[in-house]
Amino acid sequence: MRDMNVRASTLPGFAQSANVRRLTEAEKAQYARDGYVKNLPVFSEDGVAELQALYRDMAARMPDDIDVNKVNNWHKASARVFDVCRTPAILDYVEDVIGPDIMQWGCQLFVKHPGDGSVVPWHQDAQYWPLNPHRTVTVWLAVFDTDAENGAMRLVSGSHHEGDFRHETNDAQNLVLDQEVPEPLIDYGRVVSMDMKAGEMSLHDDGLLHGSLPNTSDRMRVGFTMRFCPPNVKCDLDVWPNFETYVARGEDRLLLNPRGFVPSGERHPVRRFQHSSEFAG
Ligand SMILES: O=C(O)CCC(=O)C(=O)O
Repeated sequence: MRDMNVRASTLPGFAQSANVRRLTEAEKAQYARDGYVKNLPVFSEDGVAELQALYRDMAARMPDDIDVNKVNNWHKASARVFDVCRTPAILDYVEDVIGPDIMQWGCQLFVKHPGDGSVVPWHQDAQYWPLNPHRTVTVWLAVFDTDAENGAMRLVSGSHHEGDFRHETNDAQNLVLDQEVPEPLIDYGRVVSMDMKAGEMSLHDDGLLHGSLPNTSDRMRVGFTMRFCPPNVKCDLDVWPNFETYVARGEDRLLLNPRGFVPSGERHPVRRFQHSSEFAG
């Protein structure tokens, strides 16, 4: 029977880099040990131009009173975003970390305009998410070059082995998230700046401490993130009633979570948690 949760790409797909590859054994070991890998090539120069055009189109769709950083699940709303999340090179890298059956449940932009002051406080994703086991991997795709000056993501290498860190509420306006791990708990000797060229991506473990500082440059900084997990990850729907998964590759033999409707048009999310049926038509 055809699976209505899966759609072969209807678009030609953005041009991939000539350097796409699989993770090396060293990178797989690094992911297990340090919780991340970075500078994985995905898109060519032409592909980057297409990605940047898509980002501008997504940003232009957002109503003025809604912060693009505070909405999620673009893959439920936009067919083009859905297809970008199925770029073969991206799924190859993800497969090398979580195996052949890949479910997608999230897709969010992290945008820093020059001088906007926005900060992502130190946090562990898994502490925000009612998902078990903690097996989600994040793809952070650089839409523009990113470095310390424009607020590249930073992470604490190996911190995913150290259990749950204490998070405190901080409602400051410039924070993209309202829970933060206090600064004194951060081991700055192990902080890595996730510098990348546009069209490259990183992978990080959901237990890893990470965050980012303001963009002090005159350049845009945009991370296009996608959240993928194996089918054995289950969501507590009492906490996230609109949680849905999509089979990005392979099969979902366990059916532990509701499955989303595949988008056919170009809509945009307006909240963090929306059901895919809201984007139909
Ligand atoms: O882009 C950033 O600064 C933070 C991204 C993030 O928190 C995430 O991908 O989980």
